[in-house]
Amino acid sequence: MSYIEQVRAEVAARNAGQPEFMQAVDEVLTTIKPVVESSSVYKNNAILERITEPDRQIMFRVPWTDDNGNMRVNRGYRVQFNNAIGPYKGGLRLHPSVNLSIIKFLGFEQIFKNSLTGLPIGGGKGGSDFDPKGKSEREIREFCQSFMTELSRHIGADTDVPAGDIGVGGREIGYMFGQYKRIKNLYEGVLTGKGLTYGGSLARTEATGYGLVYIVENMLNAAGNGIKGKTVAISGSGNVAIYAAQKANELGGKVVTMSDSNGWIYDKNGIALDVVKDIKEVKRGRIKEYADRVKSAEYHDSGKVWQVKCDIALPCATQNELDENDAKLLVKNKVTAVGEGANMPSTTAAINALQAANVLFMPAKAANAGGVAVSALEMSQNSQRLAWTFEEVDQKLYGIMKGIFEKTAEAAKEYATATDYVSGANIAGFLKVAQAMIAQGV
Ligand code: NDP
Ligand code: 2IT
Repeated sequence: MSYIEQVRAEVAARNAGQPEFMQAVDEVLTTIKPVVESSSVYKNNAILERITEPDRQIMFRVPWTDDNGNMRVNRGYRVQFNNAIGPYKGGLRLHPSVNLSIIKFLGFEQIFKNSLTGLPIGGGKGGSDFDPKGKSEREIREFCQSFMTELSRHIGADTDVPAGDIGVGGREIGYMFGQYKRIKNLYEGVLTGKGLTYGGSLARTEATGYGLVYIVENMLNAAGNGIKGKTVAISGSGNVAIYAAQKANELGGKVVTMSDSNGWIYDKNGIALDVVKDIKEVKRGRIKEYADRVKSAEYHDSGKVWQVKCDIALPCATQNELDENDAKLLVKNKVTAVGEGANMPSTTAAINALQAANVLFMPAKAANAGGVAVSALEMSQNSQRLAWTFEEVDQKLYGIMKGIFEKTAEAAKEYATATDYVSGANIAGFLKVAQAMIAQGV
C-alpha cells in the first residue's frame, strides 16, 4: 500500500459517517500524489496524517429562548484545523444541515484556500445547526450572543478569527462582535466581515463574488477570450451569488439565472440585480418574488439552473449542488467554463465529466478565496488601526486573485496538465503549508 493509500484508509476508518469530509480529503490526497511521491520528506514528517487531523474540534451547547418563551438548544462547532501559516481563519455557517462532517470538510478546504491567498492565515471553520429562516430579530440576536458566550473562550485576533458563511452576514457578525467585546473587554479584530462603522473593511461584502469573477476572467483570458458577451448561469442568491452577478454584468456578461432553496429564476433579459438585492438583502424574502416583479422572468420550483443554456456556470449556493447529470447537461449545452463560488459545489463525478469534456474548471479553493483574502486585509487594517479605500482593497483583491490563478496554473503545468486547476490549486496550497509544518517540527 502506498503512503497516500495508507493514510486514506486510516482517515476513513477514523472518520466513519463523515462523507463530506472524506470527499474533500479524497480529492486532495488524489491530486497531490505527484508531490507526495516525489520526496520521502512528507512521509518522514507524517504530513498527511497531521494535515487531515484537526488541531482541535470544539462542540458546545447553544441555549436560547424563542419568542414564545420556550427554551431551545442548538449545537455549536468550531474546528481549528491547521495554524502552520497563521491564526485559524474561516467562516461560521448557520444552517440546519450543519454537522461535524460539513464543518470539517469546510475547515480542511480552508487550509489550502488560505494558503493560496499568500496571506498569513491558517484554516478553521465553525457554525451551528440553528436555522435562521423565519426567526425574529430578537431570536437571531439572542442566538448569536449565546453562541459567542462559549466561542469567545476559544478565539482571539491572533488565535482564531471567524467570519461569515451561509446564514451569517453583517447582522450576525455585529451581534457576535458586541458580545465578544462585552465578555473580554477587548476591542480587537476577532471577527471579519464587520460593519464599516466598527472596523469592517470596504469591499469585504463584495469580495467573494468579485474575486470569483476576477479569477474566471483570468482563466478565460489565458484561453484566449473573456467574459464579455457571455451568458452566465448562477445558482444561489446570497452574498456570493449577488456580487458574482454584479461583477459578471460589469465585465459585459449576461447573468440569466439565480436560485434559492425553494426554486430558481430565469430572466432572458438578464437578471435585474437591484430587484434581487431588495428581495434578499433588504426584505430577506424568497427568489420567487422576482418573477412577480419582473415580467420577463420565469420561476421554477423544480429542476436546477444548470438546465439553462449558458457559456459560464458559477455555482454559488452550497456543497454538491452540481452533480454528474448537471455537468453532462452543461456540456451538452456547450458550457466553456465553470467557477466554483460555493465550497465543494460540484460532486467528484461532475468535476470528472467537466474536465473530460475540456471545460475550463476553477475549483472553490482558488475561485472563492477572494472573501477570506479580504478578511485577511481587514485583519491587517484592524492591526494598523487604519481603513483603506474601496479602490485600494479592490485592487489588492484583483492582484491576489491574479496571483492565485498564476500559482494554480504553474503547479498544474508542473505536476499535472496545463488546465488541471484542481490539481494545481491543491498542490500549490499544500506545498506552502507542508513546508511550514516541516520547518516547525512536530
Ligand atoms: P448566503 O447565506 O448569503 O446565501 C446562500 C445561498 O445559497 C442562498 O441563496 C441559499 O438559499 C442557498 N442555499 C444554501 N443552502 C442551500 C441548500 N442546502 N440548498 C439550496 N440552496 C441553498 O451564503 P453565502 O453566499 O455567503 O455562501 C454561499 C456559498 O459560498 C457557501 O458554499 C459558502 O460556504 C461559500 N463561500 C462564502 C464566502 C463568503 O464570503 N460569504 C466565501 C467563500 C465561500 P436559501 O436562502 O433558500 O437557504
Ligand atoms: O469559505 C470561506 O472562505 C468563507 N466563508 C470566508 C471566510 C473568511 O474568514 O472570510
